[in-house]
Amino acid sequence: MSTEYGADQIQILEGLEAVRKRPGMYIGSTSIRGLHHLVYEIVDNSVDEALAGFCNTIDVTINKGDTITVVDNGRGIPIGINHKAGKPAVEVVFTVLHAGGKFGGGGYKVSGGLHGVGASVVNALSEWLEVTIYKEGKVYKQRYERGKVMYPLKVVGECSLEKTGTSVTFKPDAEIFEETVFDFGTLKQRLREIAFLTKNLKIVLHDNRGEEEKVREFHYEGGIKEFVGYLNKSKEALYPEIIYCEGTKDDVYVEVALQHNDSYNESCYSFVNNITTPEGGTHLAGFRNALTKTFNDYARNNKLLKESEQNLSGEDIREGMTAIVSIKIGEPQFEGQTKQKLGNSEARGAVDSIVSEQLTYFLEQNPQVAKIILEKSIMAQRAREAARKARDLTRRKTALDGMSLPGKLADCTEKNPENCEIYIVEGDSAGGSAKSARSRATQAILPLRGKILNVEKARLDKIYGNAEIKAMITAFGTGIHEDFDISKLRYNKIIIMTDADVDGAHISTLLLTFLYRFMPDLIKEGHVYMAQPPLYKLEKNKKVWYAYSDEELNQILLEVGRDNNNKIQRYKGLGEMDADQLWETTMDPEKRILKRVTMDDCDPEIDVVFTTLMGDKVEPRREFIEENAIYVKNLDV
Ligand code: TSJ
Repeated sequence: MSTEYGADQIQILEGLEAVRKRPGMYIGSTSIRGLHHLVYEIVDNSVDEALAGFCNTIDVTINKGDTITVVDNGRGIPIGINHKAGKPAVEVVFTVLHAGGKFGGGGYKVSGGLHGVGASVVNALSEWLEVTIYKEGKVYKQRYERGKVMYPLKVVGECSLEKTGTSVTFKPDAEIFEETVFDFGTLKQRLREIAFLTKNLKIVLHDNRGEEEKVREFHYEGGIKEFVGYLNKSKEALYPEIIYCEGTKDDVYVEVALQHNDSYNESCYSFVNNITTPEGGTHLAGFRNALTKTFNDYARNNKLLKESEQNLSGEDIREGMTAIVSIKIGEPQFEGQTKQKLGNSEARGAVDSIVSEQLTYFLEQNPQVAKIILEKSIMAQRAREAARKARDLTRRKTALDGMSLPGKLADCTEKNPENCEIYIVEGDSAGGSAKSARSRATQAILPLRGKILNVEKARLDKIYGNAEIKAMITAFGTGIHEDFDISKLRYNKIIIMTDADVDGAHISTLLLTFLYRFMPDLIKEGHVYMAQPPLYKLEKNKKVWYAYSDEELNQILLEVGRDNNNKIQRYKGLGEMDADQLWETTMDPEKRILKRVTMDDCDPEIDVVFTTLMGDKVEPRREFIEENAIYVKNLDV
């Protein structure tokens, strides 16, 4: 180590050593999630360069061996000596904690100061990291290992004066991370989201680990306008325009895009500096206020609402609305338990005034669109009123009857929900087998008859009137929507058990859609599971094996030998098993396989999953199934 690096370097290492000691404090966790976070930390720096107007392309590559390379065509990280630290700015960026954004006058300052604090954290958590900078006709390079500088920044070559940019390659440290294999789908999803949120920025993702290179390119000239179009892709839009508002007020840059579809659900996502805010905050409040006020004003002024009629509620106007609210702000303040709720009061005012002004103008210019939205809102208002009456009625009834559980439910005898589980079973015959097979003490059975209502396609009053849905709501005990109370849940596990065929998969998806829309916390808190009935039964010399996949069947056949004594039965439905078989293969807690249904908090993509799978359009559904693995993870319980 050269003398210039002596004392400073020790101090620097103390900072990065803290990161290695408590990585969770800096990147959330050392799980696969934290691993992917490293990529986002680096990419954020290039996005800032794009937001500053100096970069329009970012390439992200997963290399063989699961190292990551991020390349941009920005100005290149400054290489001049930073006077406070006495070393090149780029070295400061990678070796001083929180250097980005805040570093002294005229030196390294990320424009807007949105992100750019994470490079040293990524460096500290990488087995090695190399940065290459193209600037002023020269190529500069530096390498670090576990945060330590390997050699002073050096010139390794020349390039044309026009070529500028930054390239960073790193290998996450296997001493730190529980998993070090990147998931293409996870990176793809987040990079697509960043591209939507940063209009005109092109992001290309490469995967070079396989035989053939996989490449996905994301480039949206319309930004969040195209994001809304993407989210509505498998729905029927009520009008072709996507309403878009944009502006800056009090140093808050505001963008809003929205479009209504023929469903009854609101899908609104808010972002601050490209980060999702699942709990909303002042920006979302400003948007909602502007929306409600502007539509009511327009409706009154144009006699679409009579004087005797009530104002439309925000919920009425947002029925079937897909929207993105995205703001960029210099110093975001987050509050609430999870620090995910925006607190800056200037954001409320900025969004409110920009949306009010531009939406009013849009409605005046597009009266036919205004009319379509307001007609839908008025229908929503009436349906909501009817639903409220129906609900009040059922509430009063349950108050009189005491908790009346659905007649079809075969409840368990144990009363502590912790030990209880409920099987939702398709069809009466399978329900019958399940009832005789179950362990009465802890397992309840709810057989569902006939078609399950697709809640993507029905209004609240119809949903509340549906017998199967009512049965589930009362059996679970939690209530729904604003009445939802997870502490009243009567079963620790809710297990969906359907045939292992296409119809069964369809019914599972209908049930999951209902749970996702009406009781998302049950999924988030990990209470929802899918049972896994076997696909094959193999009998040989009075011995029996069950196989849950084709591979498993082949495996068993390899072990027992392929010959004429094998009797193989393919199960087409649960009904083909008797009670003992059903117990042994699918319900015995000691032997069964359950898949837990997982869901990321407030992930726009999950909405695309459900609407694509449940919608009427065939083409997006096929594409989707081809492109994506499904949303349940294997879990032995
Ligand atoms: F953070 C990082 F070091 F990891 C990193 C930074 C990684 C990657 C892939 C790119 C970048 C990055 C940084 N791209 N572009 C920049 N730009 C600057 O740092 C920069 C350049 C010029 C000036 C200037 O005022 O002349 C200012 C800045 C912040």
